[in-house]
Parts: sequence; structure tokens; C-alpha cells
Amino acid sequence: MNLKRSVIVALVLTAFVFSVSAQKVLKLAEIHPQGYPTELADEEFAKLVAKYTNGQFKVDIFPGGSISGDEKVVIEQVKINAVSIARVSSGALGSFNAQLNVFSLPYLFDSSDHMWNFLLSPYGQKMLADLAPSGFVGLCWYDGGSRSFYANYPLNTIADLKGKKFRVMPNNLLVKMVEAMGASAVPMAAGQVFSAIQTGVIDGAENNAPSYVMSFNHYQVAKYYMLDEHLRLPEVLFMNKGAWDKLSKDDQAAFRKAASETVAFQRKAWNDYDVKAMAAGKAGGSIVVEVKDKTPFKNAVKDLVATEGPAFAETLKAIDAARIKK
Ligand code: GTR
Repeated sequence: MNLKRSVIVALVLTAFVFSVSAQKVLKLAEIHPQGYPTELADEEFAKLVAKYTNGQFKVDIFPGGSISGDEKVVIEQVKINAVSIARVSSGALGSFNAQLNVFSLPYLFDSSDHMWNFLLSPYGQKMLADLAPSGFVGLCWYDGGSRSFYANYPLNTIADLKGKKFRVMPNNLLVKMVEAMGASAVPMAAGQVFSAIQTGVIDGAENNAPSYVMSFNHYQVAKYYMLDEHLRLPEVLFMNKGAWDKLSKDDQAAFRKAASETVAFQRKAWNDYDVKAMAAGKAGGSIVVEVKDKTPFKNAVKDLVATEGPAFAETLKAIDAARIKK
């Protein structure tokens, strides 16, 4: 190799090493396994962040609860920036940001369309910005469908919940909700629920079909699934605020653009996966009971909603205004 060529090769190599070492890597925690709609959205987000920052940022996804199967632990990790980004349920994040607890009020939304009409409204978007005092920056909302009870014994009506033990996410409002419906609530990390049902520590839990069937295999130990749809908890993609503040204005815009472009993608993936999960559950032996009249469930939580609602008065007004007119 002549001298000129070796100098060029050395320069190219130095530039390569420099650009790779200049790349910033951010960890993203996800409790669900690869292929779950929120995980697919995380991947899309990572791809778009790389694209819009010209490869300056790499988002490294840790799926399947590999950071922790306990979302409370994950959120604490984001709080201290040991992990910069996470996707969790607003039910879990509500314990860190009181305003988010509005979503833990049962029967809050009439439908998925009502929820999305609110989440995409200026008020819904402001709630993401309002995570700042908790040390977080909300990037976007994702769909988490609706949650219903399941158990290892037949469930047909609300009376069947009486005196039984159901797991909830660690969140006081969710504890009160289950108690208002007549059962005992056992706060527990998602990762512990399967063995807790198997060993009889609890009788059941509550979740959407994709989590019940595809992520956690709970249908194998709790085959009775009663579609009372008591909660519609949005999922949240959020980031450590300190890490966010270190980004340049252009990079912040790139992250925001990336996140907002994953929303429609995730909603579509959710709708497909929800149908698939329900079918897989039934094929695997799950006995799914439709609840034609949800009035007894709504009546059971009426007092709870009346007591807890006033703390969210302004938000509830905005949620009411986002109702789809019939
Ligand atoms: C799922 C949600 C997870 C987790 C889980 C739970 O629906 O996607 O983020 O919160 O529920 O019940 O812990």
C-alpha cells in the first residue's frame, strides 16, 4: 500500500471509530415480549429515532421484563436514569404521578374511540407534559385495550368475585376498585402472577386479552375470563427528564416526531393482536364469558368514583367533552 492510500485508510477508519463512539445509546425497558404491540412500537420508535437523528442515537430495547418483571422497579430505574426510556401502563405510573390515576377510575371511557379522542386532544397531550414534576417526559400514549377479570374458577357475574383474591397492579385506587366489587385485592408485580395463581395464593387477576394470553400465559392457570371491561388503561412511552433536558432542541424534536409517528402504528398492531390473543386463548381452553349488562359492575363502583372523582375534576371535564356523540 502506498503512503497516500494508507493515510486515506487511516482517516476513514478514524472517522468511523469516531462516529461510532459518538453514538449515544439509550436503554428502553418493556415488560412485554418481542412481537407484542407495544414492543413492536418500541422497535418502530428506535428505528425512527435513529433515522431522524442521523444515527446519533441508538435506542436499545430490553423486552420481556429483562430489566424487571415489576413495572414499579422499571419506573424507579427511569427515575434515576439507570434506564432512560420505558413503556409502562398508566396504572403503574399513576403511583408516581397522581394525575395519571384518573385512568384507574373504572368505566371512565365509553369506548376505545372515546379514549383516543381524549388522548389525542390538547388536554390528553398536556397530560404527557405534566409528567415533568415527577421527573419524566411523556412521549406518547399507546393502546392497552380494556381489562377484565379472570380466575381459576367459573366467573359469570359480579357476585362471583365476592370474597376471592385478585391481583392488581400496585396502585391504591386499583385496590379500592377491586374491593368495591366485593373481592380482596392483592397488589403484585405482573411477573409473579402466574405462580401466585398456580399455588393458590390468589384466585385470579385482571388484564387485557393480549397480556392474559400472549405475554403471561395466565389463561393456562385461570381459564375463566369474564369480559366486564372495567378499565381502559392507556400505555405510556416516557423518558427520564434529565436525559431529555440534555438533548439539543433538534434532537428533542426528532424524538417527539419519532414517538408521535408510532402511535397509529401501535393502534393498528393492537387491534390485530387483540383479536389474535382472544382466539388463541379460546383455542387453548379459555372460557370467555360476555357481560351483556355491565350495570351491576358500574353500580358497585359508583361510590368510589364519586369519592375519588373530584380530585380529577378538570380532567374529567375534558374526558366528558371528548365523548363520541351518538
Ligand atoms: C398490561 C400492561 C403492562 C403491565 C401489565 C400488568 O396490560 O401492558 O404494562 O402493566 O398489564 O398488569 O402489570
